[in-house]
Amino acid sequence: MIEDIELRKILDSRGNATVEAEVYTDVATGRFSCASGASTGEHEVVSFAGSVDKSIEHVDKEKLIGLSVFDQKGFDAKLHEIDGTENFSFIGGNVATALSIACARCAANTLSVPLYLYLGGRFATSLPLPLGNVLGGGKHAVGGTDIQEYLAISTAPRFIDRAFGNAAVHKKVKELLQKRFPEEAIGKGDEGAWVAKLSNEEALQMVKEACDSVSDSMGFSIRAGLDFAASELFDGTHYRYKEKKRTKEEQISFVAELVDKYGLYYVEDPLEEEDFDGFAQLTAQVGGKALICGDDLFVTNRARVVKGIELKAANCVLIKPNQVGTLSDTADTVDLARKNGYSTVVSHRSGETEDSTIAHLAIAFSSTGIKCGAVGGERIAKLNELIRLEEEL
Ligand code: 2PG
Ligand code: MG
Repeated sequence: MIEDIELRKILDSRGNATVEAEVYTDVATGRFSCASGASTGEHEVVSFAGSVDKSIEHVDKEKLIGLSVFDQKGFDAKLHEIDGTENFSFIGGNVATALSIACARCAANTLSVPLYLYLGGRFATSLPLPLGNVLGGGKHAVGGTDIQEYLAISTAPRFIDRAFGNAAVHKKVKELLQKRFPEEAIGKGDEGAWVAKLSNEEALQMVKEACDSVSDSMGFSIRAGLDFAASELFDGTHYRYKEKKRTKEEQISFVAELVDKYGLYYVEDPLEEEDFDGFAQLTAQVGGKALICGDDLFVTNRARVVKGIELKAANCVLIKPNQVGTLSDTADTVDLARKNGYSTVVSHRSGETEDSTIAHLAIAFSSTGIKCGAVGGERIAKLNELIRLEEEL
């Protein structure tokens, strides 16, 4: 039985306020702190009701105390009831997510089992491929590329080698940038990816070169991927890049060309968040050789994934619990995706905390991937947890 609940305001990696929840039974505690996005999807639930403080004030803790910590669905239904809105705009989706995942953590701790095992069961044993952001721009950096994220995806048999492979690509990109801009300062974006004045395709060439070079020296394949975060580029009629603007059709052929030319493993949000049809056209063209993943398109929302499946819009769903606000809603979306042959990738947010719980979710959900950065304290928290869990598994 839940004996107490604690909510507090803490810092995220951008220095913004976010929320941490603690759920207590008489024998254990569970904690989770919730990250925030910068390039948020239009259809995500609201993160906070105005401010973190106000959102915390709105939670009627008494309604949660006394519930069974093992009844995750009941707990999550109660969060919806306390909130009373369609989009968590009263208590805030981040507060709901923090509470929901803290409840699961507390349940696992009460039973003295790891969270991945409590949620995923005995047969959830495979480690995800890490998608590591090594170069970027968009809403995560000033003065970088238009495309938000250039990702390295190491596919070594062991997770630990994958994590070090991605970190080595991050290092290699730095070396290539220093060679290319010997006199210039080079910065980092919100997720620790390098930021430099490169055109979108020059950046991809550089990341591909870094992936190939590290792949040769480490002896396993490292592929490249992109998160276009295309809603941020779309002005209502065109996709605006510094070099030119592209129509929907031009955008589709641009992305398809990049998939072919650079052997991309993964493409996220290549079209704006309402364009299920454009997604479907691209998936029909290149979905056989690359993961076409919906982030802002699906916002981890079951109804939007149902629509995506009907329209054959993608073959992969990005999973961010705070886009929907509860673990039960997240798990429903994962379940639907899996039953329909879609891959899932569990993801961090650009404004993260040191919490490593999403590492457990990636294993519990048998996800193909985890997108959690390549380096940086709040990013390696997840990678290092997966290194520990690999040892355990
Ligand atoms: C994304 C994420 C994480 P944000 O677009 O996939 O990389 O960014 O958290 O800013 O939405
Ligand atoms: Mg994204």
